[in-house]
Parts: sequence; structure tokens; C-alpha cells
Amino acid sequence: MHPQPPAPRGAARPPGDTWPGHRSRFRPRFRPRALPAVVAAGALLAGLTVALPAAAQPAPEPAAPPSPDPAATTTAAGSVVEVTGSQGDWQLTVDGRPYTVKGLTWGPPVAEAADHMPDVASLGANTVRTWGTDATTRPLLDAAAANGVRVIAGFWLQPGGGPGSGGCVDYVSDTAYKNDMLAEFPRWVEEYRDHPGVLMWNVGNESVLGLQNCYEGDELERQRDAYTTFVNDVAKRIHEVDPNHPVTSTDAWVGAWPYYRRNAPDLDLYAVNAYAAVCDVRAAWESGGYDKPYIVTEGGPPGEWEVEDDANGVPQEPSDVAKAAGYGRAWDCVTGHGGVALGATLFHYGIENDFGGVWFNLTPDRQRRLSYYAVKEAYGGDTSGDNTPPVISGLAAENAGAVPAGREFTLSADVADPDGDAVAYEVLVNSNYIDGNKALQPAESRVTGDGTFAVTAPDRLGVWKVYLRADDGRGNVGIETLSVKVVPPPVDGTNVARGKPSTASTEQTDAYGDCPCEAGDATDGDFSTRWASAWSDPQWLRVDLGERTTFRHVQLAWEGAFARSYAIQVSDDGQSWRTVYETAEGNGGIDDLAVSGTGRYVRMNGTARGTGYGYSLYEFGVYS
Ligand SMILES: [Ca+2]
Ligand SMILES: [Ca+2]
Ligand SMILES: [Ca+2]
Repeated sequence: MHPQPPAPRGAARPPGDTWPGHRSRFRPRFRPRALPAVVAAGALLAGLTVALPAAAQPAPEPAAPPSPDPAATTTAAGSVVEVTGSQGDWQLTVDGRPYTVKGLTWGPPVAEAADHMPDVASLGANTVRTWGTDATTRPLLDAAAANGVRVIAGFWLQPGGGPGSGGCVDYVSDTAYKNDMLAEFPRWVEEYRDHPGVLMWNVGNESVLGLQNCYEGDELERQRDAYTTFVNDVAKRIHEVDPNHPVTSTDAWVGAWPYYRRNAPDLDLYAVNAYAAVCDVRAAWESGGYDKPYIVTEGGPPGEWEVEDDANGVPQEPSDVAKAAGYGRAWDCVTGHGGVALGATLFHYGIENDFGGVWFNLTPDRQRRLSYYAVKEAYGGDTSGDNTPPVISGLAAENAGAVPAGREFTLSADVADPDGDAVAYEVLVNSNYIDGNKALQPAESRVTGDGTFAVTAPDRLGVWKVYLRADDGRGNVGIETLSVKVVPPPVDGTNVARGKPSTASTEQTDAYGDCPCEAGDATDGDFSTRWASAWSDPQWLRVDLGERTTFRHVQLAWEGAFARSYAIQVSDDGQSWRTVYETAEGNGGIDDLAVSGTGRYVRMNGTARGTGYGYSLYEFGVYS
């Protein structure tokens, strides 16, 4: 998958707005930490695992000389796949017969291919697409061929995917990298060229877009030209090894096509990833004056990078119903460009049940969604007798902009199973927009009425995604999601610490992220500013109330870096301390403590951190 490209930096915006401008909203939302070396960029955003092989690892060792095991090479049943016809009247043929690519991008582990491929075929699909090809690929090809499915076999090039996953490459001067890839890819083409599961080869994924994360201005243009020239070198080499299968190259949106037209005449067809704008590809192709057909290699409903924000300021995920419609719409627009658009691999036959999996997967946790059946209808699978998922509408959360941490809030929805199946519910939450964690976590919830649920809000401040899963017990699931903003629970009384001077054992004073994060930031009454300590034990933060003061409640609002073990202590002289509360089981987020005490100074004395980071408090509230 991929983000739609932002307008390229520098001066070389192609005429005609071929890289639509509204994509400027796309950006990585989090400072990348230790990124997995091998992820497609959009997949990084969406948390999906895509089928990338070990060969896609960045900075590979020099490739070994080609040495396929002859005994393992299928030699008898390869197909001849061709792009035939002429300008505007092309078709793909397999052994002379017309072939429309009715495909899905492939997500499950290759080792499970035999298990999943019959289901793919049952959708009416004839093609799956991968992002990488190597020694592990054969079971996928075998399973495909056994089920009448063919593979668009990918080869990964850095910086792949819109955000530039895998690191930067200097395509002008890095001949070592280019020579490695020029040796590596044809090796696998030679290995698999006679396998009946092969449909075509696809070199690279969104690197023309991804290069903008590495270069800018004139240098970016030189790199894009050099990259597409290199893709052409690869295409020529593949054609030498395998004259019987076409070679294409995928990029995000059609902004890459002028580069391919200029530099990659040996491609047999173009390939484009397009989500919300997939129906604009035709006009872009026509206005661009291209002389090759294309396939859509990723498509479906709008992605996270191209939807409007909701009232809580996070991307508004389309409903299940809207997503399902997005697949049908994409397919209609592909088939509507007859003679030029030769088909599509829609995104995504994946099984992850996480943030990205809910956004795009047809079969999260191997349960079928409305989008699964929408693709099946588009591709002409046999839908007679299908039992289909519960349809959720009108999902709403009461007071979604201010849900107190740890308290119950009301979630409501209309749910109808078309087959009258009994529906079981599950509510889950996800903190992607707080800390980048893509996992779904079960939330405590109870049914309170017909389509109403009391859900216990997460304990941590910020905008959470909430998911309602409706399982019909027939292998189908409806999943609807919205966001809630978790806020501090109100406390009766006055926060006597607010605005009072604070000191701490250490402060993170350097400019990094949202820091400096000084002691006073924990008592400024602002839940967006925080104190952060050094990354060691023990650490303390104390507030000077100015005079001896009696309090009866303390509320700590932790950032992700929280205290596992800490005490609340009071002092009249700032020297000797009396403990009024202590715990060794702190769990971060909001800690609402009904503790009383009297003193001029109140402190949090942390003795064991909950993470490898330090101690960090948005607010240290002391209430009279
Ligand atoms: Ca059903
Ligand atoms: Ca603060
Ligand atoms: Ca807590």
C-alpha cells in the first residue's frame, strides 16, 4: 500500500497537477524508531505485514552468483504472458487467451499459501500480488498454480513505499547497490520463469515517490530519473532471462509515469497504486499521452493518508459499508477503462487484526467482512448461498470528545445480520494515535441494551480508536470504529498545586520532541505539557504549595513513561518526608488517588520505572 504522494518538493511539479496537491497531509505521524527494515511504506503506516522476502533486506550482502537448484526448477508448464494489441486497444494474454487481472495483494505467510489460496480463488480472483520474490516464494507459486491463480511477483527496491522504507539509495552513484539488485532479481526470475504460477514481474514499489524522503530539488529529479533508468536496466535484464512474462514497475499515483515514459521504455506496462483517486487514473493517463497500458497494483477504499480528520483530529476511517463500496467503485473504474487498464490487485488479502488490518484487510483474523463479499461480487465469484456479515451503522460514542479516563462511556450502534444470525460483540481499543502501537486491545465492556454498550475508557490520555466487532458465528465479522478523546477524570475540589513552583531530581531540558520538559510543566494545569526525568531510578518531582496545606486527593497524569513503584510524600521543610501513599503496581495513565495529607511540600518519589524511559508526568494534581 502506499500514501498518495504529497506535492513533490522542489520545482519539478509536473504540469496538470498529476501529483494531486491535497496529499500534503501525508506524513509519518511518529518519529521512526527502530523501523523494521523491510516494510512497505503504506504498510508501515497501516501496520500491515506485506509479503516481502529476505531478498528485500536493505544493504544486502553482495548477491551470490545465480545458482538455482535445477532439480527444484519447474521446467514444463510455464506460460507465455504477453501484452498485445495497440494504442488504447491492449489486452493481456496468457498462452494466447485474454486475461483480465482480477487480483488481490497477498498478505498471509507464504507457508500458509496452500491454506488460503482456495479462498482467494473462490472470490473469482485469478491473481495475487507480492512485493518481493526470493528463495521462499515457491510455495506461493505452487498454491497459486494449484488453484488457477497467478502471481505478480514483486522485487523490492529502496526507498520503497511512499515514506521511503528501507533507507535511501543514491541511484546516480551507488553502483554497488544497483549491481547487487541487477544480479539478485534475474536470479529469481530464472528460478521461477517456468513456473505456471507466474503472471509477470514487478520491479519496485513507490520508490519514485519515496525518493522525496531522501532528496529534494534538482537532486530529487536526478535521482528519480536515475531510479527509473535503473528500473529499465532491470527490465531489460529480466527480459533477457525470461522473454515470456511482462515486466512492470509500481509507483504511487501516476506522478511517476512521466519518469517511466522518459527512462523506462522496456517496461511492458505501467502499474499504479491508487486508493481514493483510483477513478482519476483514467483521466491522468489520457491527459498524459501515454503509450502503454497499466494495471492498478493496489486499490480500494480511501487510506488513512487521504481522508479528512474527525472531530478529535485523527483520520476518519470509512465505515465498513463505505469500504465495501470502495472496492466495487475501484473495480468499476478499472474495468471502465477498457483496452488500457488491464486489471487490478485490490488491497488487501490480509489476516492481521490490528489497526491497519481493520482498515484494509478483507479477512482479519480469517473472518470475512463486507469488503470480502464486495470483491467477490466484483470478480464474479459465486455468491449464491453466501452468509454475510453483520452490518453496523450509526456507531456513536457519547461525549466522544471528552471521555474520562477509566470511567464508563456509552457506545451505541445499529447492528443487523442479513441472515438473522445471533451476533456476539467485542469492543477493542487501539492507541496508534498516541504511541504508534497498531495492536487492538480488548476493552472492558458490557451490553446495556439493544445496541448499547458501557465501555470502560482506557486509563491513558489521548485520542484512542474504539472498535466494535460484531461476529455472526458464521465466519463473518462487521467492524466499525470511531475515536474517543480520553481526558482526565474530573476531581472535586481545587488543584492547589496548579501554578505553584515545582522542582525535580532531574529534568529533560534538551530540545527533543516536545521537550524541554521541566518540573513546572507538571503543575501548569496543561495536560499537553509534561515533566520528564533522566532515564534512571530513583527520581522525584515536588511542588511547593507555599504554606502548610491539607489535601484529600492526588491525581497523576502520566505520559507513556510512568512509575511502576512510587510514593506520595509530604514535608513541611522539604527535608524530612512522610509517606501518605505508595504502590509497587503503578500502571501509568491516570492514577487517581484518594489520599489525604498535610504539608507545605508534596512529592512523587519514583523508585522503579515502568518503561526503559524516565518518569514523565503531564500533571501532578493535588486537590484540597
Ligand atoms: Ca450472517
Ligand atoms: Ca502540564
Ligand atoms: Ca493508572
